[in-house]
Amino acid sequence: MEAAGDVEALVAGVLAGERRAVARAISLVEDGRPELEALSAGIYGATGRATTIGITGAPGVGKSTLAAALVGAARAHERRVAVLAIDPTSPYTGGALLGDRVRMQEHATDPDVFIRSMATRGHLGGMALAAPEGIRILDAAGYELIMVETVGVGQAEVEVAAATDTTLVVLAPGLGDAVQMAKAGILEVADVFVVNKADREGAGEVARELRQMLHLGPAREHDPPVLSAAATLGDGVEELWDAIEEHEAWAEASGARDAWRRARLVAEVESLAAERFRVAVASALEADARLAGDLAERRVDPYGAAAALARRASP
Ligand SMILES: Nc1nc2c(ncn2[C@@H]2O[C@H](COP(=O)(O)OP(=O)(O)OP(=O)(O)O)[C@@H](O)[C@H]2O)c(=O)[nH]1
Ligand SMILES: [Mg+2]
Repeated sequence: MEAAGDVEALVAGVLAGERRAVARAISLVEDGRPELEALSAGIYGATGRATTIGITGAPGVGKSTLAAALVGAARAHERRVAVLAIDPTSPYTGGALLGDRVRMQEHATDPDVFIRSMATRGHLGGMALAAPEGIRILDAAGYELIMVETVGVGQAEVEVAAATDTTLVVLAPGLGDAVQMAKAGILEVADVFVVNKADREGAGEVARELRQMLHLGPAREHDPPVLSAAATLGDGVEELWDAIEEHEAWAEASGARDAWRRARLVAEVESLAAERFRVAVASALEADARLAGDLAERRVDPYGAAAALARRASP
């Protein structure tokens, strides 16, 4: 447990963009520490400035390699950039994070690049609730572009990726097809599709299949482009950068971005509050030694018991 003064110092460090403070703050999020409340209150006023990009897709499609290439593009545009890899299972740091280590090593000593994985060991809301606070820490620390990489195409990954302003969905030949993507609900959250590993056979087929699926789906406010890239060769990265910028510009000008941000914040607060309530219910339940017997002996019915429990758990 950190003292209140420590959290204050941590907040100051994050706001000053100090790497160590940023790293410690992200650890607080991972562990779901009680100091998170003070941290959140301290940094929130300095957030909302960064451009956020989610990168999702099946394992091995080249998300990290693309992220590394986009870090290069961001630096060429003189933007401070951070990559947060959301991994519920295997915590890793720095160079080991990205598939293409050589590429990442160029950035390892760049003070304007921050790369880190975030596991969700103790955060009660899991990664869907940990990620937005992780993003805000980086935002408050002055990173102008924040990329969030998720592993896999489950519901939680889709939610995390969708918690950004621009979501890239990456595909590659032989690794998960468009039908699987559609089932995972991932086609709807994509703002830009990237068919990576264009140097491999079958990339054209993946793109064709994807376009067909998109054509069958509902009309969109802003149709997501389908780009091709070979991240290891750097091919298609400039076009991808342009597509991201184009999407951002549209989202900002149309007012869609502000609407999404507001909706996401309200949804996050609802989830955080619901999570607190769930914990309160669980502990009220634990404290109630008689409940099981009362139910079994028909002294109380399940609905009545639930209502009473909810009342006891309310603040
Ligand atoms: N041929 C080819 N290989 C690529 C390309 N992009 C990435 N790879 C290789 O594909 C492998 C996986 O790349 P990663 O960037 O780690 O993929 P990822 O999607 O981040 O993987 P996970 O994080 O494990 O889900 C690595 O060996 C990369 O070098 C590409 O454009 N062409
Ligand atoms: Mg990766």
